[in-house]
Amino acid sequence: MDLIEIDESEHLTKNFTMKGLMTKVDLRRGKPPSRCVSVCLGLIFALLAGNIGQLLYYHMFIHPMSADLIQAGAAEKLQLEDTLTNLTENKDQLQKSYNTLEQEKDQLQTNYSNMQKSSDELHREKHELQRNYSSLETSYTDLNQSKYQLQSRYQSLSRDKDVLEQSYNDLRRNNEQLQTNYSSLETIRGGLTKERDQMEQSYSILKQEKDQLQLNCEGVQRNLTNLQREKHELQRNYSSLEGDKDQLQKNNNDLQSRYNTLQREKDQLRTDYNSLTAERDQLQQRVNRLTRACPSGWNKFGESCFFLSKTSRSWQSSKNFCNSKGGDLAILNSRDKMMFVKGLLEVHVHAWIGLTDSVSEGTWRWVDQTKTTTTFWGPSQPDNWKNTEDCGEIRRTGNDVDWNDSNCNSERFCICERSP
Ligand SMILES: [Ca+2]
Ligand SMILES: [Ca+2]
Repeated sequence: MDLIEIDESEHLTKNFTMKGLMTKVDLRRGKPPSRCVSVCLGLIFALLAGNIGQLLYYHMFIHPMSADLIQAGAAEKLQLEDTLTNLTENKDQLQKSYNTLEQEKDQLQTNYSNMQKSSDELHREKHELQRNYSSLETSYTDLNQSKYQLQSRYQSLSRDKDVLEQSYNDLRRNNEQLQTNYSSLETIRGGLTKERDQMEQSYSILKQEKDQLQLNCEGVQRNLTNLQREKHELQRNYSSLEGDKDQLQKNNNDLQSRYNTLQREKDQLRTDYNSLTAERDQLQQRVNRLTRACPSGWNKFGESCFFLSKTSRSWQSSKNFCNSKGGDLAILNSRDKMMFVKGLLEVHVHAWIGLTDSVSEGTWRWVDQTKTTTTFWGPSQPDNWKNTEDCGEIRRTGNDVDWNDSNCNSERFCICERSP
């Protein structure tokens, strides 16, 4: 309700404009509250004027005849006029107050506009601060992470620091040692300086020698170039020879293999040759023995000549006797020989043969040390009777002939055998 128009034209021709019934929101819209007071006062003033008019009309026109009432009315009118005067004064007072309030309102309006600007400014600052706050929160998170990383790095650096401190202490000790060594070296340096001077002199001499050697070296270099050329040539020849050598080695291996085979064949042939030669010699000897005649008094059988002694001797004496005649006691290792010798013996004659177990009892060997294979022992022989019989004899018993062991000291005829 921005504007209220009250029609009181019967009593007052003045219009009152009612402005300023304002709330807190109205204040913001530029309608000061002082107007409400002003309007209210104007309204009350108009109502009082209307009542006064009505009272005057009633007493003047409706009851003109009542003088008392007129006097009373006139007095009341004066009283009302005083009241109106007072109200007018009050209204002026209120108008002044209203004007003062208007000024205050304008001042407040100005303050409000300033505050509005400040508020907008503060809003902008708030948004700015919020943005800054978000940025700061992000930065805070980043800083926290950085803090943890820095803490980790700090711990690592602390450990490194301890190690470095230890190294620093070691270095300090080394430094002190080096200082000591440096002092010693300073002393040595003095001596070395003298030596250096001497060496410089020597260096000059050596430099001259070096120049001479340089000249020699150039000559050697030329020789070396020639030698290298020759070396390359020799290397080529060497490679060629290496190939030849490999081929020769291969040929040599083949030849060696063939040589080994031939060597084995040669050895086998040699063995065979020796065997055949021995066999041939034996055959030749056998042929000789078969073709040659026996000495006088000897009896030939096969390749041997046999002789029956005419005198009795011990076994050993009989052996000696046969040896003296170029033979030995007979070796009768075949039935043919036994049968032939049987023909030389008369019945019941015993004769020593080349058989004995005197070396080892029970082991009978011929005089050529061969063991007996074919044997012709008589019944129950050899019996080593009384542990005294170590020599072999042949005995003819009727139409038969056999062996017996007998005491070597017994005297017997003997059968000698020799080659023709
Ligand atoms: Ca015996
Ligand atoms: Ca016997």
